[in-house]
Order: sequence, then structure tokens, then C-alpha cells
Amino acid sequence: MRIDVISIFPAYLQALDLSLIGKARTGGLLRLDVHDLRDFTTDRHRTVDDTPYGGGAGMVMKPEPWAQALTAVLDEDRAPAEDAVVETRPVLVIPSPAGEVFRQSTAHELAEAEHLVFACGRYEGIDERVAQWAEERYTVRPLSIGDYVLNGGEVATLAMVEAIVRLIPGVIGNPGSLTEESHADGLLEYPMYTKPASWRGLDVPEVLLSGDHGRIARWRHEQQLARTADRRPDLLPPTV
Ligand code: 6GU
Repeated sequence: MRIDVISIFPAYLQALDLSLIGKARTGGLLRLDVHDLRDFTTDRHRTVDDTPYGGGAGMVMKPEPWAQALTAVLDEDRAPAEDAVVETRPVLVIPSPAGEVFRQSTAHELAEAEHLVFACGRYEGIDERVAQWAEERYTVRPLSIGDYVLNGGEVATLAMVEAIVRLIPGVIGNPGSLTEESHADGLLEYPMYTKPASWRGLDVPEVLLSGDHGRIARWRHEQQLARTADRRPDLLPPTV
């Protein structure tokens, strides 16, 4: 997979050098490049924003630097390999609190793409025509990571890239960890314990020490349902 991130604060994305994602990059499973939007400006002040038409608070990101940057990352696209099974369009993710909500299912969809580009907006957002213009070359996905407001798309991009990259085959050593985690089956994860069995007066539930795998599996499923009902009732299927 190839990922490009475009931002006026490339330093925010330095965390992508670390841990699992860093390993995926050095291991050749992922090519990830971060670009400074200001490198695609042409004026002396490297201007990326301007006042909004129609008035209102804040500034809007100018379209032309975005068009230049989004063209530059595509021009590097090679012809698809002869043996490519599915040829996917590059996907342009526009992080925005006004986007569709990014879920685990979205992460799975995007993990199938060959090329993802994240356009990190700041200020009050990017001139709407950039998304329209990009439709010609990209599948455009405005995505939000939840119902709250961040100052820009960078932190949301970190979250989405991490959720996507860990689904690429080979990135996670033990693929079993992907099927047993929260949201894998639409429910929250059951509680986990490790040694010691008794700690500061708190005991690990007896069933987990029983060695009875059937009982353990039933207990864990009950815990998933109870926890989901308590914390995220919206995830439970409607009871008629
Ligand atoms: Cl993707 N961007 C910004 N700026 N704020 C957000 C968000 C994204 N998702 C939730 N809040």
C-alpha cells in the first residue's frame, strides 16, 4: 500500500515513524510520504489560506496549492502491474468534522486500496471545489473520526492511518488479535487479565482459571454483551 499525507504541519505526522507503522514501512509493506502543502505554493509568502466568500469567522484554504499537491502525488503513480488482480482508484480522504463517520468497516474498506492520500485541512476547511475537482481522478471520502472538533485533520489522519495499516496482511504478527478485538464482531471486547491471579485483594474471575474452554468462551461472550449494553447500547441490534 502507498499512503501520502499532505499537511501544513508535517511534524504532526512524525509519529508514523514509530512502532507498528514504522515497521511496516521499513519492512516494505507500506510506502508512506508526508508532504508540506506550502511546497506547492508559488508566492513569496507561501500563502495557503484566504478569507471566506459570504463572510464569517476564520480562513479557508485556497484551492490551487491543493490541486498542485494532489496532482504531484498522482503523477508518481505507476502503471498498474500486469498481474494486478483488482485495479483500485486512488482514494482521497478529506478529514473533516463534517464528514461521514470513520468506523472499523471503513478501515477495512480503505485497507483494500492501493493508494490513499490524506488532505489535512486547517482553519475552517478547504475550498469546496477541491473535492469536486478531485472527483475526476480520485474516489473522494470526506471522513470524521467522531462528534467533536479538532483544530485540523492531522490528528484524525494519525488515527485513521493506524486503524487502516494494522489491517494490511503481515503488519500484525498474530492475525488472531484482529478477530478478537473490539468491533471485530460488532461488540466491545471482553475484559482481559494477566498474572498474578490475586492482586491487591482483586481476583481474576474464577472461570478463566478453570481450563474449561467452552465455559470461558460463553463467559467472554456474556461479558461482551453486558459491556456493550452498558457502554455502547447503540451498537446492539434492535430488539423487536
Ligand atoms: Cl476528521 N477533522 C477535524 N478537524 N475535526 C474532527 C474530525 C476531523 N473528526 C472529528 N473532529
